[in-house]
Amino acid sequence: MSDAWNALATHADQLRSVSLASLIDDPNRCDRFVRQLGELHVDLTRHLATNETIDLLLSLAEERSVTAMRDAMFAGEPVNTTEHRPALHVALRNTSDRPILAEGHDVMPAVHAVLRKMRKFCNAIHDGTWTGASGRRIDTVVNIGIGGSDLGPVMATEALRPWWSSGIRARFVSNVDPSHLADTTSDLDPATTLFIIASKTFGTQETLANAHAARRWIVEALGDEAVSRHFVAVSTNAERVENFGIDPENMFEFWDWVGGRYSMWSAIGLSIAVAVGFDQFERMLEGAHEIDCHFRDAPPAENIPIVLGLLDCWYRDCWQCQSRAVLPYDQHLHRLPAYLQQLEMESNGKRTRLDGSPTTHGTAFVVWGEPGTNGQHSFHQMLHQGTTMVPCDFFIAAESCEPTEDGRYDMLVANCLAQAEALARGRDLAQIEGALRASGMDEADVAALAPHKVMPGNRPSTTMLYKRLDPATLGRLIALHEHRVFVQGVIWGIDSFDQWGVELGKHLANEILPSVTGATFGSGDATTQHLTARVHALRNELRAVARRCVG
Ligand code: G6Q
Repeated sequence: MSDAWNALATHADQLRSVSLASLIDDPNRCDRFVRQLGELHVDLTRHLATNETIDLLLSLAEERSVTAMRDAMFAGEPVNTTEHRPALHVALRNTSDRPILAEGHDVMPAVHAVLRKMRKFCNAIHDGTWTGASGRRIDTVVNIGIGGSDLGPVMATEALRPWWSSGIRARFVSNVDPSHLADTTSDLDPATTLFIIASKTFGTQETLANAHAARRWIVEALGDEAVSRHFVAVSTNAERVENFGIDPENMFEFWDWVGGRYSMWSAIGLSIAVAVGFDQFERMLEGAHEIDCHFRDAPPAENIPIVLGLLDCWYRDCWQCQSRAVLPYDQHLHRLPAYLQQLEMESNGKRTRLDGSPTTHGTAFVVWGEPGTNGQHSFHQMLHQGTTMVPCDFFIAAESCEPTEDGRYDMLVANCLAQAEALARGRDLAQIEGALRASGMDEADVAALAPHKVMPGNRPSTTMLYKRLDPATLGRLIALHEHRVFVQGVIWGIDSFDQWGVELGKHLANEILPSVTGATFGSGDATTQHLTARVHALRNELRAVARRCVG
């Protein structure tokens, strides 16, 4: 353990007996624990942290060279060391005139060329100059992709629902379970549907299988020649796109310096751009660029992604928190927990440091959540009274995108603020007993019930408040999290941009597939063989029943 970590561990032990309520009640608390970044208000007052904590965390950042690593990322150095690649998602939303170099080469002209092509395509869909094969306007785009080629576009498209252009809707298919494509297309007309096949590699098994099934759906209805009007691709691999039967003219390029889970700003975001119109897509890029400038230029003590990433490491390593809850009090952010789950867990769920040695600290939280107030009626019980401390992130807009006169939005805001306060302050035994006695309960019942109602409090949270969830705000929120995750990774000394842990499962699935189809027997270990045999037995039973019904 380094000096900075040792100092933090000692400090955490001292803080364990300090109540969060007493910290919050310090009248000067807001000076250091409330941050304003343009329209984004980040409240950190409900953290188990003092000025000394922040100073110690900033020393850790210095020791771990966070700013030097950040600068290396912006300079296009190969910070994805195991894949020898830069991680230049910041170039995708670089709305300034600054060049951005990947290994000495300015990537901005290529980025701008693809953005221009995306704009032209979006406009053609919207003004009806791009039609289906039978000459009818496209009214639905279906993005087929998975992981990073799905979660960002779904999350953002859902988040920006109020901004959807009229006459066009976006849908998403990711799961190779045939039900996903079938359910998604069941009410669609092939003549007015366009598929975007989104795959960086154009080699992903699930995406290609779904793309071929979608192709059959179009061809059966409209014939082979319809494919060119109903399919476009987003990929880095023109050859595979062409082999699939999509004209490279209808391919939107991106580059291997864009990580999958950092790619919604690239052509992978084409479905977002079609849904909301290219101008609004650009607003989203501008919002993200604002955060990039802040992350690149603000001193560490003022730098919101740096402070958030450091607080994450504080809870993960000095308080042994295993998970963090993402609680958007914003229905349109209902896919944000899933999006951040991938961003954080795939980026930092690792156990090996850059130099090949094992990590000496816990890494990535389990990230999970649901929109409020739904979560309050399900898992918040555990957040308030469970035996595990779960830091929470609350997201709330001052104003709804759906203004009503009936006060529902005020209820939402009040619930969000109340949850954070309840988590922080709790209720002790004496307060509970007093309230029960005041309600007229007899002493025996008070003694029996009061312990169950005690709320320990001291549970930390961040509240992110913004005016309204518009494209720029969404861009800001997501870029903030990308950089927060980067900071965590630097502190833990890992490569946040690779994902080797997903490889073994893919490899085994390919080995086991022939046993599942019945082409061979005996793939996999004893348990896999037993389960595969059971799958076949159950299928045979279903077939026998079907035969009896026909007979
Ligand atoms: C993300 C990951 C992963 C990837 C998918 C889809 O960072 O690399 O989620 O996005 O496996 O890959 P393709 O885009 O190549 O189909």
